[in-house]
Amino acid sequence: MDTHSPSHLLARYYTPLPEHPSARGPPATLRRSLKGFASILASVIFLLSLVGLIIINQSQQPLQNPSSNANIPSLLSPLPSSFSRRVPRGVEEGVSAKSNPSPLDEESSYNWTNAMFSWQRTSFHFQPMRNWMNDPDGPLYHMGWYHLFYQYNPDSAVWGNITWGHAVSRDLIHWLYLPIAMVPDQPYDINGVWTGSATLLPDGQIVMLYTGDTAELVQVQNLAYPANLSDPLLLHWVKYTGNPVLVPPTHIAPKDFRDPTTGWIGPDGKWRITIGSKINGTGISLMYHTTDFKTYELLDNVLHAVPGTGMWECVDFYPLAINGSMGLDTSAGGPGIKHVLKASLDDTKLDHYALGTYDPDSDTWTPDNPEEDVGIGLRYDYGRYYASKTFYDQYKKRRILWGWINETDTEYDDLEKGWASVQTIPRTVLFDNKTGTNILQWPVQEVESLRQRSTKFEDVLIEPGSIVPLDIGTATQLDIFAEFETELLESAGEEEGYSCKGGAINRSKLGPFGLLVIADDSLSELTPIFFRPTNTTNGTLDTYFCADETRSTLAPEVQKHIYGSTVPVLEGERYAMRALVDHSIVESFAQGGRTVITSRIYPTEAIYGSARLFLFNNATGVNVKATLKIWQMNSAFIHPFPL
Ligand code: DQQ
Repeated sequence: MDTHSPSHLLARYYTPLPEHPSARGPPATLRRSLKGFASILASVIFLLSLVGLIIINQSQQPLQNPSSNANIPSLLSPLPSSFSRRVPRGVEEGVSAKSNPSPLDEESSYNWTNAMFSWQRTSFHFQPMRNWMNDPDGPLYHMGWYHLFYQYNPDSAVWGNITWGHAVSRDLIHWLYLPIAMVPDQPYDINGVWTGSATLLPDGQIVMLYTGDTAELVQVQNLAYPANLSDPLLLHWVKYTGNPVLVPPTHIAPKDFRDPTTGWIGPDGKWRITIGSKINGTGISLMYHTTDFKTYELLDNVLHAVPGTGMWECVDFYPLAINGSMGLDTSAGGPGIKHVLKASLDDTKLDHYALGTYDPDSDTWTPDNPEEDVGIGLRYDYGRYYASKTFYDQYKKRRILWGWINETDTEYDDLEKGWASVQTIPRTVLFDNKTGTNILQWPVQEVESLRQRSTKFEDVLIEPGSIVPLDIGTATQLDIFAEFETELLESAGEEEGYSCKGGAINRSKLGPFGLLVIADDSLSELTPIFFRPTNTTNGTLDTYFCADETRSTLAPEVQKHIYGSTVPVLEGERYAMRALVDHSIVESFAQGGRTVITSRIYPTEAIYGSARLFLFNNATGVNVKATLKIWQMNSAFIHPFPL
């Protein structure tokens, strides 16, 4: 039987997923007890082999396998004691931790294998070798190296004991792990070296401001600087003896004062920073002036406030040129500039931004469109994405955006696999001067250095209700460019009001159509990334860009979302998407990066050689023609720096 024939696939496509994974071996309880016995046996064998290895190889430092799939802590390792912690520590301490911590019920966990967990590790996205990571911190470029710092728990795959992990890269893609840059070792940060930002001063100094969680769980701001500026790796960091440099103002709660931004200089020559907070339910960004980063003046006014948006974490504030393809230094001002204000909303765990105008005299910012203000309008990414931060790359004159992709599996699964979270591929950010209403995000050009063999498909016809396999071999590491044209088969006039809701099985006349990524041949697992044009009540056409994870895995405990939002498709433009597929991560960019969605998926069958790529058209009233170029992507072989 031809398993690729559209009718066969269509039948499978409409087969609803079983409520639970099909019977796979003994029931969960038995599996668990077998697993428990196997754990003990394996631990003993593991310990004996370890002793053997140590004897054979006493003087040799164990080499880290450069493959990104290496160094996976064994499924058989005993769970860390923090597993018994049922209230996540981040929640206790007033910060976002994992947002799906709840199902610590091992009975509901899928019967994962080491091979499945290994496959989930990415090949060209940044992630530590093991343990927990969250927000990107203070990225910067110094003496030929890009530096990424990140919130990192060196002891476990759950949030806690937060230090600053550190890695460097020549090209933002091939990373080398460095030793931890800062650990919680002072009364002013003993409960965590939290998120912070770098400011490069005109005389070449680097100042790093970060939030410390004190012994009393008060959030304060601290100053650190490199011990040796002539060290390109910036290995050693010195905490200023006068820390903390800022404590919560009297009208701010001690747990609502965190994540200082990069500084910028105003027309009066003073530096400014802004820090997220809230007063009652209103999200705000406090404004400070400083001349030396050691003493600060709190301004009476805030940079901006939006009622009902709650605590603002990881505020970011930066200029974008209205015309042009270059980024701007954070201190740039004057005409021809818009300012982006971004807040990570602690209540919803979503990153919202808005475009507006900054007045450096009053140190206030006004949104272009009050109906699309920070927290109530646009988002950087409509998928799994949080706590982002930009920096200005003075070497290539561009603004680079990082974001934290957190997991949608459970804390229990994270502990079993021994790691949690990934960073996005760094994205350049520009103002979209065609629409004038949004930014454009695009993977840094350096990611293209990973491209290998490519395959082209031209004008592939996808009829209503059909699925077309794309013969590219294994489809786990891809850079996909796809353009779609539609041909109306019947009048679509009376139909309106569709969105991403209902996902890819929700058929309307004009959509959905797009790609099925990380799908297996029998389509028991698949993730549709798609467009859905839809008529509106006022007679115009809106297009939604969506990702539907509801069939991405057979594992029941994984959260499965349908993500998406509208995307402007201008006169004369085709529907265009780019997708970076990297094992369990799919970053999708519509219309040159106007709308972006990051998916986090945990397939059990569509893995290794079984992962495939398909086109689909589930519209009822249009033929779709697709033209694609697809590259297989190499791994970035992220490994420790050979210090
Ligand atoms: N993560 C940090 C905080 C920040 C939060 C703590 C956002 O500084 O507010 O790890 O994810």
